[in-house]
Amino acid sequence: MKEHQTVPYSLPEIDDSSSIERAEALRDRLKQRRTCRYFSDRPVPREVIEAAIEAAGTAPNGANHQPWHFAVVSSLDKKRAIREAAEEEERSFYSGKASEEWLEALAPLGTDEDKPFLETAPWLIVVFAQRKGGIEEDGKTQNYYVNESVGIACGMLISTLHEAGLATLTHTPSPMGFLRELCQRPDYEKPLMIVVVGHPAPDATVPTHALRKKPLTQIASWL
Ligand code: IYR
Repeated sequence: MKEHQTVPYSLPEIDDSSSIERAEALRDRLKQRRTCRYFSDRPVPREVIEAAIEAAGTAPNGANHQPWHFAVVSSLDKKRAIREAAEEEERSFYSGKASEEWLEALAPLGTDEDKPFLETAPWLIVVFAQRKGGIEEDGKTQNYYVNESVGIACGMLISTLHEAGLATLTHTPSPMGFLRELCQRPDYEKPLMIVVVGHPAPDATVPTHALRKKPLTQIASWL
């Protein structure tokens, strides 16, 4: 290693059987997560959102530049503006822009251009990826592995919200440049996704298709 400043690092001691138990317990809780498209308007405390974003902000990332910004939207006016702009993009997606193959892949999910959840859910977290800026967010310094970094942060955000007993939906209207303007973010930031957060509606359902998970034997190989 090249000379650099360090501090000691250790984790609390854990035996193998507790390690297995804890990994399996978290796996089982994460297995309960579903992408939910039907939200109730029941409020969610801001503290939950703050903690989840702080959790996301601990994600491993390129050169520790932490190339993310979370624009948190709760006002009805702003949510409505986002819904209207997203639905406009989605209308052209579903009525011509998307390929037949893509629409066929989406058919088992039942999605369409109507996005009422953007208005009903109490919180929308609009996630931005900072192409430039460094830790100081100077808008100039190059950032690295931006999509990877922000993708991992989103995973941690969603996992924390799930652990808090909340439903989430990762929504990616395409294109989503309109979010930069609506959230007043600079040019060097790219909107990556909207994480919709709230309680599921009492009559919420999820598509059966979503229950089909690839088994370990398919998703892992051991060398
Ligand atoms: N953005 C569209 C389409 C969509 C695309 C994929 I890939 C999905 O997994 C779900 C939806 C929409 O939100 O309807």
